Amino acid sequence: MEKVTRKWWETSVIYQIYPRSFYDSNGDGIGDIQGIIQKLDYLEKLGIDAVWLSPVYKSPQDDNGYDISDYQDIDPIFGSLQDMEELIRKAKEKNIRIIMDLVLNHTSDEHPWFIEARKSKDNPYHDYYVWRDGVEGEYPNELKSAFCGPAWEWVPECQQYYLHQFSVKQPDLNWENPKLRQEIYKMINWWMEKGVGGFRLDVIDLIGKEPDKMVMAEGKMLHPYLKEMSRATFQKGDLVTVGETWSATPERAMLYSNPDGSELSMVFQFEHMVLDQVPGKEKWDLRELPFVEFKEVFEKWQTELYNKGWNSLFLNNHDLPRAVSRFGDDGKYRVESAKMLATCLHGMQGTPYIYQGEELGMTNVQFDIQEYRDIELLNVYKERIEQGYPEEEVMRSIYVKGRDNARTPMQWSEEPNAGFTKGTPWIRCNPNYTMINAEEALIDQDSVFYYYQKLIRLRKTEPILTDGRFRLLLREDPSIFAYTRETEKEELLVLCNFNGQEVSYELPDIWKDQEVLISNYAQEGSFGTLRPYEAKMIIIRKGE
Ligand code: TEU
Ligand code: CA
Repeated sequence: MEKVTRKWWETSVIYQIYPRSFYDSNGDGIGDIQGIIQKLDYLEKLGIDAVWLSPVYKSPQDDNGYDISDYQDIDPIFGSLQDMEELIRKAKEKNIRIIMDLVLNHTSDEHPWFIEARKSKDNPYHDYYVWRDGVEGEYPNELKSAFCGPAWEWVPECQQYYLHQFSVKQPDLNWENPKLRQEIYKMINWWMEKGVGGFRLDVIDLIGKEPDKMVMAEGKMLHPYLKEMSRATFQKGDLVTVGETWSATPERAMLYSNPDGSELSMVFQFEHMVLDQVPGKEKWDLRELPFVEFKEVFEKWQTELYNKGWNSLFLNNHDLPRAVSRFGDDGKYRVESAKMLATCLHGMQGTPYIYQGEELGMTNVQFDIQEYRDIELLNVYKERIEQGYPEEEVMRSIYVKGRDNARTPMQWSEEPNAGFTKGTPWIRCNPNYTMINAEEALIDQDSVFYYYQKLIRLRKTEPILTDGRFRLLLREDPSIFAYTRETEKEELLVLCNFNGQEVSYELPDIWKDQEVLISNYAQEGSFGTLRPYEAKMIIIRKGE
């Protein structure tokens, strides 16, 4: 087979920073860009190749920055454009690329475009957004916001409603307007000239929306727009681009991540993230994870995109609960299960993403409702209490699935406020920071941190992790996620026990006494059994 020349992001590991919660350098209780600069040594030690920054642009912070009021300036709470340029420069000195988060489906209602657009129907900016007349005094249609309530908001000056799929302060942009699209492309090129290494594209599957047909994701113009944008911007650089696409299927992902580079590098798909909820209901309607289905979703994406596209690999982000609490054990076996989950994910083909604190085994949190900050969570609490749900049921859903689980401050040390701020943090720290923090992790050779460091190194030294064909084993096993990766030269076995009990398995003896690349238990166990949350990678080197 001819040697595949890999793009830099196909052998990379990307770290996501939620700046507001990462490190506060000036004591105002909010993380900032200078704080990230001060932690570049930590990121370099971990060994990651790029950092995806959640938005730091000017914003009223209604949705913590995913409501942008100026794409080409930095919000003062995070710093200045000079700070951003310093971060890009200093990260590059450490061979770390900076990936910006582009929110192109909507802006803030405080963006100058919208301030103009809402003045009147014939304002030149009116058509930058999606407006509809009411129907007999009612909303244009039944579309709902992801943050509760209708997706339409009335503006008396225009005698029309505007569309907002998220908060009322996040009006949807009208991508049918070519002038709007050209303004977006000009802005992207402006960031590319600043030397960014790529972009994450927020809910990018929504930009082709057809609201009159109630079609929001995967509208018919979506891929034409992506191709036009890619030609006008991304293809001019050696960038990584990752689209957030909750609606993606492997078939669609072959378009998004076509190796010809016509659209994006890859997408975040969420099929493995909607299994532990009642089918057809919301993430708040909890159910136990159907484990065999969980494995088969990964199998589908690994096999269907093989040589036809590229996978992102993630179990955490700023919108999702902490993986060790959701899929592992954040109590007795927190360290083992955090390492097991990392082994399971990093053994696959694709680009792995590490969300800040995941490398420490940070966990979910349980606060009183008034200590939460996320608009989505607070809106759902209000709506479900009004609908008569018992409060303890609503709180349970928030404990398990609330986005603030991922947004409590990064835990740097056992100092007050986890060493995150000298001030009062914008959201309370998880009280377990006294035992789960970076300082502890860096002095403990067996920490989750050093396990991630080793996994990241393996991705550089073991081509099979990038190239190997995926095959699921032990399909029906209710506890073990086992798969192989295979190339002409090697075969890798990844074994992960997702259970707090010792379990046994039957696999061919060829795997006995072979080289163990990594394991989350210090002492090698016996072939055929796995200890609680035990994980390992075993490799057979077939020679030339
Ligand atoms: O998220 C898209 C999105 O749909 C999620 O908010 C999802 O609905 C929710 O988390 C599921 O529980 C992106 C950003 O990642 C998110 O932070 C923003 O709030 C949202 O878009 C609007 O920009
Ligand atoms: Ca600050």
